[in-house]
Amino acid sequence: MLHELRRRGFSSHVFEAGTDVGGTWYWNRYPGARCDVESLFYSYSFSPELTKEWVWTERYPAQPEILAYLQHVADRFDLRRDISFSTRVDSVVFDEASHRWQVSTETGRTVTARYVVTAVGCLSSAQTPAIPGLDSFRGATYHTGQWPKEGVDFTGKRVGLIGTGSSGIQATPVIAEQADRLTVFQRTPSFSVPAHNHPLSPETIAAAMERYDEVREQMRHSPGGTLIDAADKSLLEMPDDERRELLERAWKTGGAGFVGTFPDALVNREANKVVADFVADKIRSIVNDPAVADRLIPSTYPIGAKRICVDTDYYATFNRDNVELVDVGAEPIQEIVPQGLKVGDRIHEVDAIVFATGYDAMTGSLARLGIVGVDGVRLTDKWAAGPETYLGVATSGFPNLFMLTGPGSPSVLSNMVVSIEQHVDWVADFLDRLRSEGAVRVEADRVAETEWVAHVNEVANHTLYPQANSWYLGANVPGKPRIFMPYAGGVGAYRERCDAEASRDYPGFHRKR
Ligand code: NA7
Repeated sequence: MLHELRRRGFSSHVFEAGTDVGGTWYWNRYPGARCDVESLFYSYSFSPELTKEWVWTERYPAQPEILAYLQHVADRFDLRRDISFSTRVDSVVFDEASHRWQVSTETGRTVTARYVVTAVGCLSSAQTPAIPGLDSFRGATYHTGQWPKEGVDFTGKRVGLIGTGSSGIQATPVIAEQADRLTVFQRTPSFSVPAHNHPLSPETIAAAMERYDEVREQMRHSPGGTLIDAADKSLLEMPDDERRELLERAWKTGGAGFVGTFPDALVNREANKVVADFVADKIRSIVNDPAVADRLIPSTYPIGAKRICVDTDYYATFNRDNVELVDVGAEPIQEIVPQGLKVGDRIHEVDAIVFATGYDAMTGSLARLGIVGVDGVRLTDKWAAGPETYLGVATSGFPNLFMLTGPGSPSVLSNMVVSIEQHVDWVADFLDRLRSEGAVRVEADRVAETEWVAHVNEVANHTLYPQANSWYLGANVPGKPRIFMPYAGGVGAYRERCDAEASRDYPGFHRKR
């Protein structure tokens, strides 16, 4: 966004809480942290030179490699000179007289700006559950999303890991290798698919580069911002052997596109069960102890309704002698005591606790900005019953404010880089337009917003997503309203909708000169 604004001659400044660029990939340094979108396409497409010159080493990039890439981008485009690091924004207040925002930071600085663009990420407000006794624990505690920069050595340690979402599933095999003992506390099992990660050969990269622009363009118009070799008919219409072959092939390919291979699996419960049963069989075939395998198999929600996890050796890790799975679904962690975690009558003694317990997703970091709009209304009050946006980029009552990958946009249901680039281009085009017509104020129309929110809900209700207690719905945060936050209509359809808004001269916005 900064690069694009500069390119168009806007004066702009970025505030960043971290000491460097990277966002998610700055904070998530836990062992095993890796992206589940392929590196060649989890990268920017705005600079052909950057695409050509940066060489990815693995199919799925590990956190240090993505962070190095983002640092390279910051250097290459000389971005750091307009970024204030170690600077957390704590209040963003609209001044109606001047139609400008006052942005204040925890470091005591206040700046005024015509426009504010938020780029706070969707999974950046780490959630540590309020388990009684946490303060009494005498060992070290960590959250995967706030991992110490200097890393953690678990050699010789007994580690307790809470949470079995993507982060817990990635960290488990790596911590198990290093630690003396690992106890995994699982409340709800996740479905996980093998990553089949591997180094990228120069031939693979060269072949990808030959069709790069064409493939990227297809991704921009795809459902999820990635290309998936989807079946052309329903699983339910296939003869048994064809169905089996397709499922095996998808499992061998691995990765987050697994469920998307079967187009009806996310809308039809029967088709979904075929896929879920297949994965359950795979789990049973990997895990030696049938009782442990059973505990690892999800049974309370459809596969894909929670974000699918992608792993390297996750299920096989439970065959190790130094790893134990503790089910805290039926019987929660009662309390944390100085020497460990108490579940039922048993105290699990540990030297360190890893919280892989997720985030106050999509709205958490926006809420923490302290945004106050027209008539002194706080964004958190406006959104008390759930986020309301127009196209996921703006919200009525908060003029001159744009959100990148905000709630109501595809964001977390897509390849984030594709969605980020689309929002950056769209917002920059709009700002250009506003500048050229001398506008001082722009605000989403309340009716257009209400209609968009209804559409986001309607689309979600046609899918199986609402059938899982996931962070997509805010279900992981006590007291958070249960609203499906991302737009499930696909990045292609969403892009068309945004493009139509622009080509019709932004009918969903009010402008003032
Ligand atoms: P997730 O996917 O939100 O997973 C958090 C996990 O932590 C999940 O298994 C939770 O169980 C568990 N959890 C949360 N609170 C507790 C308590 N109090 N006790 C036991 N277990 C708990 O976060 P991740 O960081 O793994 O992944 C986030 C996204 O990042 C991921 O989807 C990718 O898009 C990248 P629950 O399921 O709520 O029962």
